[in-house]
Amino acid sequence: MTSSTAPLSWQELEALTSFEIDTVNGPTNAQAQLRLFGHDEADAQVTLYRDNHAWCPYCQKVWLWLEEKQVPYRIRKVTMFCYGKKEDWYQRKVPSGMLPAIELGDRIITESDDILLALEQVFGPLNQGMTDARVIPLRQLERLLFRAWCVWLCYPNGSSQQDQQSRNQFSEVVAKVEAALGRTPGPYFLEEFGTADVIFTPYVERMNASLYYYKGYSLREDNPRFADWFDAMESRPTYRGTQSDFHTHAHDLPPQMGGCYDNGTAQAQTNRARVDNGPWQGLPDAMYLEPETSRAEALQRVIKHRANIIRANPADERLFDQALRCALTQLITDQDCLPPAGTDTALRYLRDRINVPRDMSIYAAKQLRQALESTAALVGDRQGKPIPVNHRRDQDPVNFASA
Ligand SMILES: N[C@@H](CCC(=O)N[C@@H](CS)C(=O)NCC(=O)O)C(=O)O
Repeated sequence: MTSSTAPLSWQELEALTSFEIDTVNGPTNAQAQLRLFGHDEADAQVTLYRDNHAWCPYCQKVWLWLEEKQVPYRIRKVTMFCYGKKEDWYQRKVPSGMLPAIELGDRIITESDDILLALEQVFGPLNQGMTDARVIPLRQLERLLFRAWCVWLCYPNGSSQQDQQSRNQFSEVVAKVEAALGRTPGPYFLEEFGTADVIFTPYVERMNASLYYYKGYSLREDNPRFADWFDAMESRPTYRGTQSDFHTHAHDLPPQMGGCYDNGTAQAQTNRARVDNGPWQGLPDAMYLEPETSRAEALQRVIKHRANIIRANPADERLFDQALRCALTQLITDQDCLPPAGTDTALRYLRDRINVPRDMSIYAAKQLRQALESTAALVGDRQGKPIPVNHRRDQDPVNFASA
């Protein structure tokens, strides 16, 4: 029998992490409500309205642009229809409720392309502008890739021939993107990083995740130019701060896209099992070196939000408090810690609801999912309440609002 340690108290756990970031002037992060890049607060003339969970791809596009340009800005987070009720104050500003939007002086601007055009007018282009003759065809190519992805992912492809046909159509566009990436010597779309890379980022990240999970296809591993592009993107702290993981996207996309369809291949089954149940280390959603702070970060984030995490969990609060401390003890000491009998479902419920980058960065989330899973496995193999596919009201921000 392996030895098991006793769960540490919250105070003891707190003493084991000193993880802290400067959300305002430090590296790109999902928690900030103000970004200054060393400027004064009075210089923040832009407000970005983006969704609470950082799921909206068009928001990521504007977010990444602002981070790259280091424009001082404020962030206000808004609920998406698929996980809760849109805020009245936002609907008074933007009656459609659509995201993203920015406030620039006294103007409210929606539509991510129009937002970037407006930002360029005030702050200048991000190396190449939206209307640059080299950028326009790349923007069109991005939309072509997006449509081919939707056809493959979001329609039930009844037969394996239909699936193959959609896969071929997608692969044809991928070949065009590979050729475009190959036209310049560096890893980016043009000679230097710029607008075109920002425009491709949100959906290419979602394609990489969703096709791996639902179709058994690895965009990043199967295409050398894409592989180089992903590696180059991951060398940028701006991208790392906005980057999500396979698990988050596999489960945030279905309600946003109106359904994602599994092609039933053996590879898709294998990939699904891996993304859902681990091990999460080594998945091609992040390939840069793991930061040494990943466990400390995960621990700090859970400690900070523990009251809401425990309240939102369907399990008995007292039992789950202890089970959660067991998982965190394992996370930070590497020693097994036996949770109360029957808490396997509660631990896996939380494992399935860690969101990247909303809650923590990608490697911190991998470490936390792993600690929750291995602690749950000490007492059982039951899964948590399934993640809904038509909506994500299990993530309604009202249940997580600070008291
Ligand atoms: N063409 C728009 C598309 C924006 C869009 O589709 N936004 C979605 C989220 S990704 C939205 O706000 N939907 C309303 C909601 O989900 O609450 C743009 O480029 O900004």
